[in-house]
Amino acid sequence: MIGAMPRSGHIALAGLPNVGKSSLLNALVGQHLAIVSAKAQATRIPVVGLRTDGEVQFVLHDLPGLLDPSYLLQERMRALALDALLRMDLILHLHPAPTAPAPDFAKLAGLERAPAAPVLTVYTKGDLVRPAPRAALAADALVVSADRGDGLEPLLLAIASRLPERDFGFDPDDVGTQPVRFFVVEYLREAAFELLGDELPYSFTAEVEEFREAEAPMYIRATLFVERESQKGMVIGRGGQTIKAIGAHARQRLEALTGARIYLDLWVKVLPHWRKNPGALARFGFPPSDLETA
Ligand SMILES: Nc1nc2c(ncn2[C@@H]2O[C@H](COP(=O)(O)OP(=O)(O)O)[C@@H](O)[C@H]2O)c(=O)[nH]1
Ligand SMILES: [Mg+2]
Repeated sequence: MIGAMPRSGHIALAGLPNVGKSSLLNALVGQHLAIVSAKAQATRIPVVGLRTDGEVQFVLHDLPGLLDPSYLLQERMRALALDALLRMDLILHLHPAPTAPAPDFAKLAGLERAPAAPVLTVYTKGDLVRPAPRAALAADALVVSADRGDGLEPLLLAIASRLPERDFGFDPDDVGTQPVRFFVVEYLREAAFELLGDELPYSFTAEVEEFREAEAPMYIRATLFVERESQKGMVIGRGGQTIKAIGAHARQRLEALTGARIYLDLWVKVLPHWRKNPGALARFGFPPSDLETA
């Protein structure tokens, strides 16, 4: 369209843990940017994905699940999500279609008042509902399936019509805004969620110690942190097979993202109670926030 004004804006993918926020981000961006897990609360720091269609640029923020925090890391994850909500042009409230209708967003998120940005309800996991339970949904409800790629076009149109006329903030060819280092940690954590049982992934994080981008393959040295000595052995595994599998998973994802060959050098350390330690949390990207107890 000649002379069309560009539109762009910030869009939150928000909702309870495990509703499919990260899967939808990836489906909309067309890249496995955000980590996905059957276990709740895999996303700790918002992941920003970009999609540019002609004159419209979507800046999509995959937020940590809005839950009632039970320790300091969770408080800070919630603060990051609430802080992001304040800066959005539009909030997508994601709710699984099988348990439609969605409750009120502000109430569900434990907010004292409705956010300033408009809230649009989006029903996820549409592939799990047969036509009959769809009766619980309004005829014009937005229903998507990230797994099948269903409903994405109507969703993008609904979003685009609500975005302000504004110049693009990012290169139309980019899919993300965060540095490769960020995704190193994310993909290592994704591997932990996949390979380390039910509880250990929550005690697990990682940090990049050295990053030599100019080398071929790219050299990345990272430390994997757990909270107890006994967990260290579980991360390494018999004959080192578990840590090898963690590295292989992360390397494959990083190579897909960067298009470069990667060498990952992994070490394991114990950092007792890091999830409750303000200094450790700040170092891992969870700074103190005014919104912490909000
Ligand atoms: N059947 C189905 N499962 C999905 C879909 N989207 C996500 N899931 C699953 O729901 C779980 C949580 O997904 P995730 O994207 O990590 O949710 P988040 O915690 O809200 O970010 C994972 O096991 C996903 O595979 C979908 O469209 N259909
Ligand atoms: Mg997620």
